[in-house]
Amino acid sequence: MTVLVAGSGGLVGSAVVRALGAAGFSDVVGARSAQVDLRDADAAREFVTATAPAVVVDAAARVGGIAANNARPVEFLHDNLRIQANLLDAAHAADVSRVLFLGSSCIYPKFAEQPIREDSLLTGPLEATNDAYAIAKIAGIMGVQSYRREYDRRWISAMPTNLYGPGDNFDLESSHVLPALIRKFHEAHVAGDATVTVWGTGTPRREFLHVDDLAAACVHLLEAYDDPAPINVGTGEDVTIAELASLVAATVGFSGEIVYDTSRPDGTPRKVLDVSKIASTGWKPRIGLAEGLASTYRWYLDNVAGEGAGAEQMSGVVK
Ligand code: GFB
Repeated sequence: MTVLVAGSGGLVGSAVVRALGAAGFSDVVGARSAQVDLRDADAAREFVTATAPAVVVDAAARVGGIAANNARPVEFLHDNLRIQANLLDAAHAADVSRVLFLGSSCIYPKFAEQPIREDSLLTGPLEATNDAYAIAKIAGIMGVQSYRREYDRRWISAMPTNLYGPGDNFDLESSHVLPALIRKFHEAHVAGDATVTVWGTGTPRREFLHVDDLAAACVHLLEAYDDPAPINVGTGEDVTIAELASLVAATVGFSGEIVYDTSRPDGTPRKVLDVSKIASTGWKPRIGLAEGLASTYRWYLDNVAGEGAGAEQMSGVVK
């Protein structure tokens, strides 16, 4: 059975490829943006038809942290709408029986009741710093639900929380908070700097799931889930950005001062998922934040530090 992983070059896609291999899937085909630009409908259809997969995991997206989302809403809206629509249409044309679409916890209302349940979707206004990306991902959920309704496709959607791990983007402007802090604290430690600047007030709360846990959840959901509603994937636990910064400082060995740049946005005040639904299917995360942070820092040292520290990574590049 061929499994196609769209976005196999990225943080999520590369983890999903690893997890599928570990689960015994021997015929896994990757689709990196360098191989096929899924924003091109013809290219997407040709690639999926030629691959003829039984299963597609959509981990391809224009992604980035709060600064990239806030600065480039057109790309985050239109690139992701094109990628998703083209991939779903191509999967239907190739008669793909199982599709797993990956969204994000930012699809939920800015002030959704916490922990956020799946049924809070579209019950309130979105967080402005990433509303374009959120609308695109909500459209992807609707795409899966529309193919289920009109063509009886057994396709599903999962909504991961903030992710981190090996293969992350460490570019300081376009990355998410955890890899950005790893790089900032590491470089300050190496340079002997007295301070590290953290964006915002440090008070927002975020939930962090290691990408290998997400990938294991994807394999599990392909076998255990077949419902039109999106399903949350997270740890159900959150920390403040200040607590995260202290944990990164301790992990790196930085003992200087942490200062806060409140000219930078905080974004949504809290974003922790209700994970009772996926727990009821028998899945739970295994990698705690301290353990995951330590292994991600080791990966950063082995693969990124000293090589321009991710400078060669294009900001928010489609994987
Ligand atoms: O991870 P992050 O960029 O995105 O920011 P969101 C999380 C919080 O960390 C914000 C703070 O309050 C940031 O102000 N922060 C502190 C930093 N220092 C830094 C830093 O150096 N870099 C970054 N990036 N943040 C994203 C959405 O929202 O969540 C994406 O924009 C996606 O579209 C992702 O949905 C899951 O968690 O605020």
